Amino acid sequence: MRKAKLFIAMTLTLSIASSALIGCGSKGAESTKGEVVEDTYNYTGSAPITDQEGATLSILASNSWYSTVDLTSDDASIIKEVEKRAGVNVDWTLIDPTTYTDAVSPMLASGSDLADIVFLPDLDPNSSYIKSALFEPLDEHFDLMPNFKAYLDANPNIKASLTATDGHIYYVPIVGLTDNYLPVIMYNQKWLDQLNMEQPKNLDEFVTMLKAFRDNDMNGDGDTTDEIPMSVTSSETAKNLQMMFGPAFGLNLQDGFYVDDKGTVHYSYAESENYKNYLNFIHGLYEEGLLEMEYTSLTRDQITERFAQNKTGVTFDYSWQMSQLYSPQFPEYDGTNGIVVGGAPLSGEYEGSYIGLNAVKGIFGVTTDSKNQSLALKFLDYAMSEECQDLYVWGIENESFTVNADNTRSFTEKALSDNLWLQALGINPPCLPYHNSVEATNVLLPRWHVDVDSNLATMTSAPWPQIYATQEESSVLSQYLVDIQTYADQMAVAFISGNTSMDDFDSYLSTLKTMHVDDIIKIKQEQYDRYAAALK
Ligand SMILES: [Ca+2]
Repeated sequence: MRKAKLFIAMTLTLSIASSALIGCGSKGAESTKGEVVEDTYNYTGSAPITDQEGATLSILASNSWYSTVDLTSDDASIIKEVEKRAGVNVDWTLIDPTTYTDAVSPMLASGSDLADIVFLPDLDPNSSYIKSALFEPLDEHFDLMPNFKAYLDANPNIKASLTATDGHIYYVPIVGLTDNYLPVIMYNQKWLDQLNMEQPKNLDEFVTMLKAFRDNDMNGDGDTTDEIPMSVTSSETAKNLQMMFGPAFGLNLQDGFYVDDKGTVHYSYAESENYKNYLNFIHGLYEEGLLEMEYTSLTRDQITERFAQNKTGVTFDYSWQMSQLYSPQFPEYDGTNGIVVGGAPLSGEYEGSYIGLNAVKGIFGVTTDSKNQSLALKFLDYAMSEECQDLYVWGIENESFTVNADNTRSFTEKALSDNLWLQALGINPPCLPYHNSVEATNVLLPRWHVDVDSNLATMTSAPWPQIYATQEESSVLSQYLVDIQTYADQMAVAFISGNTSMDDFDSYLSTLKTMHVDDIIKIKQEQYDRYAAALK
């Protein structure tokens, strides 16, 4: 059954190809058996994308993250508007994002009856979907994708990340924020003001400040022993301690790997000098009582409670939380000035930075079996155009936003007060290739927070890039890397607490070697070299 279908699809593809070869220019070329709808409408990047009546496409993608919101409903005006402008009816199959991978992976594994456009369950890091030839190489159709082509030319990092090991580009991305609203250090500004201290800029100033928090009655309850100077967690899922201090030692403990000025790849947890210095420093904090014993199990709820009791002086968390969670714990907070306020990354021997995030958050492909392939390519291209991005970010004029006298925009009262309504309208729709906008995030936050964040966004460094792995590479990586990282994390806890002496650091390094860390670094170097080549 499946074979027969594939055979028909292949014949159809061939017949289209040959009619293109003989220069068949007749408009809306009729398809064999009326199944394939190919049109020759001249799409140049703006709507509509076709002049055919009743043009229809199928899309398999994720529904809203809000369980009560259904983006296939008529309330989703933003999505309806994209379809209307494009001149296309979309037959949506939208699946709950929490079960998306489980639902869609088997569909992709079977490879039959797929929609024209598919949102992938992951970023295809091991190129498995590319290998199975389920998706069309989009770069071969860039004549139908002028918006996407221009976007990639303007964003070489994203282009390099999307370039597969065979040199083709298969996917159109959902794009997230990279330098804004990252996890940052946050200070209890009341405590700093009481001590007449500025926010620290380097490790020495930072330690001096922590000791002052430890030794003074910062919360004024008459007890100098109930202050917890710093509340920073380090767990498997939140490597906050590592993100906070790694860059001051020239390390990227967040992604593990980083590349130096000469283009050489390093694994941070196997660096003989810098990583040892980092561990020594954190062990020192622990010994001084500046880092608590429970740092591996500390939760955001506990940290929030500490701020509510004015008991702690520093944390490290997503920027968002400074005005949305921590500052409002103080009864005197009125939104004008922050109380828990983000500060610059700490410098040490190396200049401090916050490590940015990779831009690609999700990917869409056009299936090779699609019977509406050129329509699908054009729709995906139009759906990522500036015109549509504007719809995704702001929605519909006079419903979700208004244009001010100075031409800036504001969300309406309705949009600001009723998030579920805004989500139902289809703001940042996960079923289309939207780009997160700094501007539209800023308008949701108080002025002081926006000012702090805009400043901190200038103090970032590039993350380890997203790079496709070949299947050979991923099999070596999966064989060794998880064990290596688990061992490194366990040993970090042991060195920091002093359970393992720093004298044993060299034996830690040689154990990493027996665990094939050099093979891993070699693969990462090859991957980085591919990425660097795709950047050119
Ligand atoms: Ca006290």
